[in-house]
Amino acid sequence: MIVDFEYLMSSLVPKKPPDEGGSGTSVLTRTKTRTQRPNLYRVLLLNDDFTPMEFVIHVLQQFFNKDLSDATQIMLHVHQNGVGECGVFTYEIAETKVTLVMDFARKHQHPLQCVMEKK
Ligand code: TYC
Repeated sequence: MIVDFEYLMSSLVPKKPPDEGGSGTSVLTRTKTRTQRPNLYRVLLLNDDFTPMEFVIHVLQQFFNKDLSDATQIMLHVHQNGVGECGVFTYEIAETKVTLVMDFARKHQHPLQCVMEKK
């Protein structure tokens, strides 16, 4: 785990002021500051019997920034297993990818299905 030391120290505040003329020590207490992690969503392609393999490879390159080798592997995985992951995104990005892929498939009259699922 990477620790931001400056941040950690700034979140440690004296519980009470050091007692006057005391031992010179003070107690440090962790405040409840937590970094919010966004919910993540997998974008998946589903297999079908009609969409050409080349079209699926093109989709993976165009919309998911895969190189030819990765795109081919993912397409073959979907072809053989029925479903496969194209990427993991925050909600709005995942939703946009699904819409773009579905619109593109419809425009080319292929039945390719693209869906998202919460991780
Ligand atoms: N099964 C298709 C075929 O044989 C290829 C294909 C792969 C289709 C992946 C959709 O998500 C898919 N032409």
